[in-house]
Amino acid sequence: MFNIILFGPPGSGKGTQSERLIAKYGLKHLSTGDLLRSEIDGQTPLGLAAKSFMERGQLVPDEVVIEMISSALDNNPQANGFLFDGFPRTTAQAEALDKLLIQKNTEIAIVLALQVSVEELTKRLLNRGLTSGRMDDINEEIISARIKEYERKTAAVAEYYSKYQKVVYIKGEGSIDQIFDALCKEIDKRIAA
Ligand code: B4P
Repeated sequence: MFNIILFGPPGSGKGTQSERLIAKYGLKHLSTGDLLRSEIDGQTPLGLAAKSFMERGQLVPDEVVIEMISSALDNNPQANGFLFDGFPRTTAQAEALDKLLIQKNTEIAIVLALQVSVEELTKRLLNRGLTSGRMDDINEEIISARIKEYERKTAAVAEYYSKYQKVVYIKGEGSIDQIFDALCKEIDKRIAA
C-alpha cells in the first residue's frame, strides 16, 4: 500500500492535482472537504453540524473528521493506497491518522506540501467563487479566515511529519501540468526506493 498526503493551504491546488494523481497511481481519493460537502448536500446531522464551521472559514472539529476518515478507511479494504487531500489539518488529526494506519499495517509514504503565496491563493479562491457556488469562496473575509486558520492550526502538520523525514515541498505556482510533473517525480522516487 502506498499512501500520500497532499498538503497545502486552501486554494493551493490539492483538489486539482488529486484528480490527476489518483488516475495515474490508482489510489483511493479521500478528500475531507468533498466528504463534508456531500454530508451538507444530504442534510445529514454531521453535515448540519459541519456547515456552520465551513461557512465561517473555520475548521470542523477534529472528532467529526477523524470519525469520517476512519469509516472511509474501513469502507475501502481493497484499496492499493490512499491519497489524503485536505486531511490531516491539525496535529491531533495527524496523530489519529497514524494510529488508524498502524491498525491496517500501513503508513504514510510521503507528504507533498504545495507552496503558494497568500496573494495567489486569494486570487484563485475568489475566482473559483464566481462559478463554484461554494459558500466558503464567496468573499475575501471568509477566504482570509481560512488562510489564518491554516496558519494557526494546519501549518504545524508539516512540522509533525518533518520529524519522520516525510515532507517534500513543491512550488504550487505555475501551470497545472508543471506542478503535476514535479509531484510525480517525487512519488516515483519513493515508489522506486
Ligand atoms: P477543502 O475542500 O479541502 O478546500 P480547499 O483547501 O479550499 O481546496 P483545494 O486546496 O483542494 O482547492 P484547489 O486548490 O484545488 O476544505 C474546505 C473546508 O472544509 C475547510 O475550510 C474546512 O472548513 C473544512 N475541512 C475540510 N477538511 C477538514 C479537516 N480535515 N478538518 C477540519 N475541517 C476540514 O482549487 C482552488 C482553485 O485554484 C480552483 O479554482 C483551481 O482551478 C485553481 N487552481 C489550482 N491549481 C492552479 C494553478 N496551478 N494555477 C492557477 N489556478 C489553479
